[in-house]
Amino acid sequence: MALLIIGSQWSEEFAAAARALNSGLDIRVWPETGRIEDIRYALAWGPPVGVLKTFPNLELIISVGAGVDHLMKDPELPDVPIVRYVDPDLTNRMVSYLVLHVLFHQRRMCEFLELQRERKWEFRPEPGTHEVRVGLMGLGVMGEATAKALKALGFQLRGWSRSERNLEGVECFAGQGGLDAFLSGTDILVCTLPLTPDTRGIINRDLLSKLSQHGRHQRMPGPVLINAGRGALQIEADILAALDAGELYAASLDVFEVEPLPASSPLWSHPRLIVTPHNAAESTPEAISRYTLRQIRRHQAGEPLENVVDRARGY
Ligand code: NDP
Ligand code: OXD
Repeated sequence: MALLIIGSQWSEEFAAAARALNSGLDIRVWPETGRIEDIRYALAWGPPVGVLKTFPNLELIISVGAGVDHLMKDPELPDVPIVRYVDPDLTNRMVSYLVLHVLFHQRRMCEFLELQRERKWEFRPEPGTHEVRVGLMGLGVMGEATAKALKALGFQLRGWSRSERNLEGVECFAGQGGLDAFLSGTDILVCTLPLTPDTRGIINRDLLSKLSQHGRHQRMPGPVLINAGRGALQIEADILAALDAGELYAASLDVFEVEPLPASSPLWSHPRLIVTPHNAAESTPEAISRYTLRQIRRHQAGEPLENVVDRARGY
């Protein structure tokens, strides 16, 4: 019985961490598969399309990430359960990333960094957290944990999800029917949506134009976008156009249409745009290997798997 680690640039590190747990499992790293009949489990991140179906005894796929679009793009993905990665370590990393960027823009830091470069000492009024409405696009594991952290800082919160949700202290909206009302009361839009056929390209000029401009009168210079979901959720040319037109005040992007972001991209140099290299929440070797071995043990013991992906929904 073997676990195959496939696709991630950190596969060797994951294998070393998994071996250190002394589970007795035979751990292999693609493309050194050995006998393909031995492979029962795969820990995968963007495996080459069509490869997973070549393992005749595969019983379980574990996603290196919380998102599973990197697996769903394989039209020949074997019909075995897929478990996505959900772990307090990953969630805490995402929450700290999102809180950092919400605070950064609420405190107008793009402007202060620009002033510093110009050696200018200049006061700018800032809104209090209680004056800023953060809209969480995606109210799953990441969205809900971020809501709790932002609530503690005093922000006003609203959220949008596919199905109706009821979260204390969060004004909740759902589905296409709730989207415009959600956007119209949002000053800082924080996206942790998964990439599915329904969400591809959702962050476009039309959506950005529906964000609240009302905040301007409360010392927010304009709406802000923070996207740590997936790059294909956004139309980058639309984000730049909205920034240049003043429809958006600032943005932080962790994910991009093409990754790594090409050196030629104008996103790198926009003064109101923060670029990070898809590092909002990293799957560390220790945490992902512990999680993987726990799922395999559950599977072997006939216990229910955790965080099983619903293939029909795509996340
Ligand atoms: P969850 O599955 O727990 O949450 C997804 C949320 O999105 C749910 O609230 C869901 O609604 C909502 N949603 C899905 N489709 C739609 C839709 N069509 N319309 C409205 N709402 C929708 O995922 P996580 O919170 O764990 O992770 C979210 C994403 O974050 C991942 O898929 C991944 O892409 C990204 N991510 C990025 C990382 C990074 O480093 N940048 C790290 C980790 C994750 P409902 O509640 O009704 O199901
Ligand atoms: C994830 C990611 O989906 O790191 O977990 O992007």
